[in-house]
Amino acid sequence: METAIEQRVQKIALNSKTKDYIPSEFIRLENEQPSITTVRGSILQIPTIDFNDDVDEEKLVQMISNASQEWGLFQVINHGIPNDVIANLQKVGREFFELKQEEKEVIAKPIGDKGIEGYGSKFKKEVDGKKGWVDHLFHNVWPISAVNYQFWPNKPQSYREANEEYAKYLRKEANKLLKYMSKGLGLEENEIQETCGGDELVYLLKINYYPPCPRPDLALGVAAHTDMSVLTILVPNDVPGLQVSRDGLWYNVKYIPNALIIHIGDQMEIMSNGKYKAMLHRTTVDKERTRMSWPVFLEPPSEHEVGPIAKLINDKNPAKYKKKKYSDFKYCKLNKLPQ
Ligand SMILES: O=C(O)CCC(=O)C(=O)O
Repeated sequence: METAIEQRVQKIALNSKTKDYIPSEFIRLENEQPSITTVRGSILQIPTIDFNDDVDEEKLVQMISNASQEWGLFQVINHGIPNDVIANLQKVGREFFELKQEEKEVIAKPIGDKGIEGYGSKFKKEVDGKKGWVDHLFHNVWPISAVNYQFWPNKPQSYREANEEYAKYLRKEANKLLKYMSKGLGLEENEIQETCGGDELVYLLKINYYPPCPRPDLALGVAAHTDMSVLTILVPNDVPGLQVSRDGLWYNVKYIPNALIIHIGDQMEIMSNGKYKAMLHRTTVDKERTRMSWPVFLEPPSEHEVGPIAKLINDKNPAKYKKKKYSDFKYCKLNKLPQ
């Protein structure tokens, strides 16, 4: 398989370790540099929602609906994914990135491949040609018909088992979230899921590997964006780095051990006709430690059309978004074209 010959950020990080220097393509313009644009001494109180069995469902629906409208981001604690399942997912992901470079390149995204799956370093075109201080691995984890094992690491050996186990539990949490969000809009509990692909909803896992960076004041991991997905469910390691934008300022998000971070994605904003909001976020990097994160993007199948749900629009509240195929939405977003 022919793969892109590009320098991985992990290697650049190793070479820059003893220097107080990073290549210019990683140095952000001043209006993006974390040292200039981050609000210090203030951590936003992003909603934390407790999925403990004792919590009444109506209350959960209300809390999730409020968080989705006001924040577009919240953390879930006491969810149903056992801590050891998450720890195993993280362990095998870390072990993959610690392999020798040539062993990782075996599953690199092939040159010219229109898909997104595989190991790589650059994904979105950034307008100013800047690069994120991050390498990544993308592969679908569900449904089985969407899984291409050619992009799953063979090493470590337990990679597949750990990921399949995580995906099994994750689906239950995702179904709950979609149900509560549907009810929070006054819809039937399965209406959101049906609108965005039903059982064919694709679960795309990404592993972000942000190596230590000698100039975390100047670089970003991933630049500001909203997710294209319906919903993103993310677990980070214990190195903080997620930031959200509120009133034009950037704030650090508190790390809560074992919590799931939930992002409302663009497709959810569209289906809800703007009631639920996709939140602008970005990541910073650390001088000494490697940050990692495991977002799973819940995405409609490529050919599936998504638009505002008919029941949510009327004369007083007309459709704010066009109905379009998810593949077309993605193309416009990745190429910075109007939707
Ligand atoms: O690493 C994180 O916490 C966020 C990652 C992210 O936003 C992305 O990969 O799109």
